[in-house]
Amino acid sequence: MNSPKNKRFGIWTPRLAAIGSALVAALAITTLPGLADTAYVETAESAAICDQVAFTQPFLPFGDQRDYYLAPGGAFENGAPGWTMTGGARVSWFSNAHGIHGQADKRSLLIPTRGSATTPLTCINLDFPHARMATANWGWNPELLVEVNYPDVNSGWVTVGRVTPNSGIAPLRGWKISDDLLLKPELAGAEQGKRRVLVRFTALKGTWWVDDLYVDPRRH
Ligand SMILES: [Ca+2]
Repeated sequence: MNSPKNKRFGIWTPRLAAIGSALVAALAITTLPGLADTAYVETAESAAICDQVAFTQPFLPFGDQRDYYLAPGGAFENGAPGWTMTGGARVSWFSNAHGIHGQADKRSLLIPTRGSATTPLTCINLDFPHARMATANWGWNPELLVEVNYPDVNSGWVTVGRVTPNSGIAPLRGWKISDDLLLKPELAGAEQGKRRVLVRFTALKGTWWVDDLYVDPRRH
């Protein structure tokens, strides 16, 4: 916990928390468009990911040998701590059929049409380029928008992918494993080192379930 890398984050965290608090305070007295996009939640779990990450190979059964870490609250088995929900998005009793995180898991994230769900802050770097997850959908022509936001550089929301019934692999009882979702860490600059990111899912059409959101910690 005393490596130079961690000390660096230790310096960052209070300063950025102060900025976040200032933005929340600003939102309380004004409705300026754009500012709402920079509000975020950081939980103890999401902060810890910046310092220490447990790697697994959750997609090994699907021929993906890369190492990943579970995004904060990304299996939804203990609710969705730190996630920001709009439009009726919530945790549901419908875990993914593949049991990527655990065969006994029972829950996932439900996003109704026009609803959205945003992760708490999590950490990636230039070698953490993508994420994968399980999805299911229902309704006419369903489409799930995936965006990222790097609040430390005020990137705003940037579209990085759209999930449809035609994308992904390994269909099983309505669930599929997504293709790689490129998180574009370069949006936060070309320098090496960790950067903090939010990922937002919005159900543009249809109802979507998202489960077992994993981030790849290395480029292979
Ligand atoms: Ca689950």
